[in-house]
Amino acid sequence: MNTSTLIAPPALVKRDQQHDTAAVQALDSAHFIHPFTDHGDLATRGSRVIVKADNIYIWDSEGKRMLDAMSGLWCVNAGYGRKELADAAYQQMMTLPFYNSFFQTTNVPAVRLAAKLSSLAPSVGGRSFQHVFYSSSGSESNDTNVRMVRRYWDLLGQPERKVIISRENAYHGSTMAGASLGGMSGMHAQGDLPIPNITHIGQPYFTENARAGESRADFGVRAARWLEEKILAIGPDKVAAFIAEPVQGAGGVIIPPETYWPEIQRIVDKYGILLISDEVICAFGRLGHWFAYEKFGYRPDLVTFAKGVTSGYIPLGGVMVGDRVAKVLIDQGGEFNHGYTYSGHPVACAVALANIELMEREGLVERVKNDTGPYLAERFEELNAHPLVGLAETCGFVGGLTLVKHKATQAPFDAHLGVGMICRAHCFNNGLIMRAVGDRMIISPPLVTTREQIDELMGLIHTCLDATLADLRAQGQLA
Ligand code: PXG
Repeated sequence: MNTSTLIAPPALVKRDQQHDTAAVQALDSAHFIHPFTDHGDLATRGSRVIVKADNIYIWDSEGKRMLDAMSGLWCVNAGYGRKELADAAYQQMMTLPFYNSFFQTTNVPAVRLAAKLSSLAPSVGGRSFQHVFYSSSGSESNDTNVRMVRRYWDLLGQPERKVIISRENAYHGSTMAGASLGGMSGMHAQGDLPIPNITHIGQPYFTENARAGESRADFGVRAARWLEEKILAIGPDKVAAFIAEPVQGAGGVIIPPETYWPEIQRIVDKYGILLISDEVICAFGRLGHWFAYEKFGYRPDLVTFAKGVTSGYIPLGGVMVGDRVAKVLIDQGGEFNHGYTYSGHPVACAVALANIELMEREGLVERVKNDTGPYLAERFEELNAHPLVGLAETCGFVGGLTLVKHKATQAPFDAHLGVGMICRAHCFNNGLIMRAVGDRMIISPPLVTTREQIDELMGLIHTCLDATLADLRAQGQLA
């Protein structure tokens, strides 16, 4: 028997609201296996304990305040401490905390939210989104996509259309289907992934994949044509769908050239394959639009969402089902043998409605599009003058900068130096949450971030880049 469970846990929060960091860390490493974490390593270092948050700041158990330029994990779009969202959850929990939506049953928040989401998803080229399928996360939503896409082609009498094409370095979640759709080789290596009939093409990452002298525009078209080459190699009558993030998030904020999406649209139209836009990060104002396909002007058939729909206050995800797919499922479908206990969870849907209402009231999407997004772009691009920065770029309220060894040639550092991790450590020490993906530093700030706070953020980034530069010079890695 594990005796530790019989012992009362130590008091983790003392009377004066001070936290016993060491006690939390000990209990953490004894019992909590964290996602995407080397548990053995964590046990020797101890976790950072986050205890509270407000607006765009978080505090750890030692009282240190940090500017959270990652919105938690790309999700706290409305910022922390929004009473409206807590009130919505409380009211709904007291009225109807749960009921399922199987067996011809529904609930009011789920219905209201589905109608609201349908009204927010713009029609493009005569295609609209009138239906929503709910889940509790981005991963589950992409599992739904795989099931729904295959069901669609089965119903149309083309069951041989099974292959879903995705991209290398994409992130579509961590379930078996989500990780298979994703293009992360480290994830594929654990668990015999991808599952059958999922394959990948290259990503539209100009810095890494363009040829010498190739323009951004030419590269965008060439990268999109990798899709056509793959379709032809597989056989067009075997391809079911193409899935992609509008801007790759977890892969390092990879912003495609402007020519990329129009060429992708031409190709999916030519071969009649379904287009899935995975907007788990990019929707709900992140790129200055409720849905990101509008920004790039393409016409998806299915749109994955999660994270920002509730600003991360409570788990909710789903798929916006476009008319083309919905019509077949509804008119010809019969029962679709798929769903989750928490599909259409009333509390999650009530919080999402309150979140959308708050975002509309404060004009957050327009603010990012017309005011703070352009201001962030202007300030972030100033980082291009820093000796360590190869390319700093933003799209709406996501940004990425590459740390390079030689500015003129864009030559990267040796990977073993872990320059991104050195920079990230300086960020933590200086009170800034900025992510490192290899040597690319990325941000995704809450949409409530003001111009003054963008100035504060830029000051912190400069401090951390300077500290990283000083370290590398001291190590003799730079002249
Ligand atoms: N699609 C996309 C585009 C995502 O960014 C998922 C699906 C999966 O969502 P869930 O809710 O199942 O986690 C995501 C999630 C990172 C990081 O390191 C990014 C995500 C999740 C965890 C870590 O940037 N994105």
